[in-house]
Amino acid sequence: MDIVGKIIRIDLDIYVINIENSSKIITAKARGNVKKQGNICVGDKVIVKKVDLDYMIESVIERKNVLIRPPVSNIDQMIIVVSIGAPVPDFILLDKQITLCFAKNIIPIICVNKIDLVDIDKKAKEDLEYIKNIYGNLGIEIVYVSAKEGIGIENLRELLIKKTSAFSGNSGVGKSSITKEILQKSPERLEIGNIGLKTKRGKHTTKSVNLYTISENSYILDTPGFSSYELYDIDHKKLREYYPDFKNSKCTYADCVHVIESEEVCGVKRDVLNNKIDKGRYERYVYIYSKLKEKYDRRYK
Ligand SMILES: Nc1nc2c(ncn2[C@@H]2O[C@H](COP(=O)(O)OP(=O)(O)OP(=O)(O)O)[C@@H](O)[C@H]2O)c(=O)[nH]1
Ligand SMILES: [Mg+2]
Ligand SMILES: [Zn+2]
Repeated sequence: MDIVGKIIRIDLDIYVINIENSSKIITAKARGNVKKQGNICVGDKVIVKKVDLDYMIESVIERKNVLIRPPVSNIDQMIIVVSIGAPVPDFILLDKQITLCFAKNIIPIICVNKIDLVDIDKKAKEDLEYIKNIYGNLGIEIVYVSAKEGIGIENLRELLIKKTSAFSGNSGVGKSSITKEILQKSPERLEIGNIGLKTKRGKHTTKSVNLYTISENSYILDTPGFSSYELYDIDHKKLREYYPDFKNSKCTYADCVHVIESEEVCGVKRDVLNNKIDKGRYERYVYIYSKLKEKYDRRYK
């Protein structure tokens, strides 16, 4: 009988799999031809058969998406954590993360952490309002939490049900503190302990990513790993497609990238001047565009 499951950890050639719609965990090996088709990665949905006493991965179900850093597939949503104080929000990083989500078919959710600082810090309040206005208007869901005070954690936890979610954000925003709270408040979470963990010369060799099962078919990725990354797999000419705020602007040329042309012909530039598009969002777009173009121009050098 075929079993469908999700890979939650890989340790050398042992795959730790959470069987779909259950709290059962098995370890399996993979057939040579399956391994050959491309690396199997954490997040993959696989079909497993029992052969004698062992489980064997027969095939990998087509992926919805795959990320390279860290290597993980089938991410449904990215919880982009920003903190409104120590460290202050990095809006370039935020925009890059949102772009990556749109490019990879991942739902972005902004998680504003450290809201306990709002009443004592004026800048924190301003940043909070900015995020609410600008990103809320893009249709992005925003949750407000304080890992320190345990505020909003339950709201966030509800958004994770029946999804595979990754946390991202720069160092110090509170990713570990939040995931710790989430795990603590998830009584159904599965403990995988040392299952599958192979040791080499007595040392744990696992450096790979792990998915935590917080409840049936609900997973969170343990590694942040997405800190100050470079955008990959994104064509500078396509960057504009990942900006819903530019969708209603009317440019004279259909292929306008909103950087080179003047406001006479570029509707986006006009809308920035008319305050229909946030100036900060636009300026960061130009910056990210120029970095992607630089990378493109350098590619054969
Ligand atoms: N005031 C306040 N501080 C918090 C809150 N959440 C986390 N912190 C503090 O922020 C610091 C960083 O938190 P971490 O959870 O380690 O942040 P991280 O995002 O995992 O950081 P990296 O692992 O370096 O990427 C710690 O000193 C936490 O105590 C919060 O809600 N309010
Ligand atoms: Mg951390
Ligand atoms: Zn334009």
